[in-house]
Amino acid sequence: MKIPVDIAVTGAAGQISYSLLFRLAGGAFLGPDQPFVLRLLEVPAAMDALKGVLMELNDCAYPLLQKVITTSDPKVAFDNVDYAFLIGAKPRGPGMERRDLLECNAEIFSVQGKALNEVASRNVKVLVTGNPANTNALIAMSNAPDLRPECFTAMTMLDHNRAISQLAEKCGVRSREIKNVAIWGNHSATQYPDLHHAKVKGQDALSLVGEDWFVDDFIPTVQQRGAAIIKARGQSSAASAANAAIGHMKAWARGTEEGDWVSMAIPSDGSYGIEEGLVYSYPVTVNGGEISIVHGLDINAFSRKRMDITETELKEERDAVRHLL
Ligand code: NAX
Repeated sequence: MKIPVDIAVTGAAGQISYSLLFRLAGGAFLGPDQPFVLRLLEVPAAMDALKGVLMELNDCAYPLLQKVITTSDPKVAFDNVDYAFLIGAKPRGPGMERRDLLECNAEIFSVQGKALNEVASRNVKVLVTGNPANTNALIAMSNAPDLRPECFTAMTMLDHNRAISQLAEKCGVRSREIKNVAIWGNHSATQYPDLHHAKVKGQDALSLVGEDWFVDDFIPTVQQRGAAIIKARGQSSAASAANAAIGHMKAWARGTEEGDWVSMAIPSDGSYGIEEGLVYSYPVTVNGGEISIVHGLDINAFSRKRMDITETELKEERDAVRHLL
């Protein structure tokens, strides 16, 4: 048996975590021979609910789960962690502007960034899911000067999976027959789900589905999918978000498949003309735990415009929280 690794999950009593924790604990992330300790962070008001989650985790008697630590102190939660799923965030309340949401979440992620900086493993892999995810990741990263920026990512894997699923349904194929879809930019309605490089059973996706469906149907459906789920379910996506969080971390820890890529929001190095330092979603491959942007993709005028729109939104978000960077 390997040495146990430490995995932190924040917002551990929330609805995404309720789907995530039981799959993590069952070994869906690191496989059947990797034991681990779960370190669960919640706000004091949710500690009772977290106790219930802990009881259920214990009642599963998972063989790989060595220990569960519950806490409301980020430094305890992140102590020597190898992986951190930052899911907890404040939802937008009634009358709250986007700016207010940015502000209150910015504070959460600056505190958590500082704590990670102090106590996490120097090679920690951090996934920010809590919204606004890209900018929250930027804040956490900026508050952790002793960790490499590459330790920080934000989640666009759910958008990536949504894009695959829409295309698979349109073409009447299985999702595993789709390769090379890409999500560019922000995890928000300005994101650009791109099919210019996508393949369906090895054929160019756009030549199969046509430009009109791509522009008028596919892009808005993927961009608005989160809102459509809230409308139908009365609550935001939870199980699919947990699934995407595991997919993101699994790809990061264990690598991407040959011939395919995934989408991750990562600190931009200026690739594709995106401002350096913004946490922007790119198509990426992973090898040996290192994330690399897929280079050399042709970007036409349509794509350029969409990529710039979502970049502009990310700059605006960053400017609204500049005092915390
Ligand atoms: P819930 O409101 O069910 O759970 C959030 C939990 O976080 C709560 O239990 C709350 O007490 C806790 N929390 C708040 N502040 C905290 C802090 N400072 N430290 C630790 N815990 C804290 O939300 P849920 O549905 O689980 O969604 C969590 C976040 O994911 C939201 O911000 C949501 O918008 C975001 N999402 C992001 C997605 C993505 O693709 N990036 C998709 C799904 C989801 O919408």
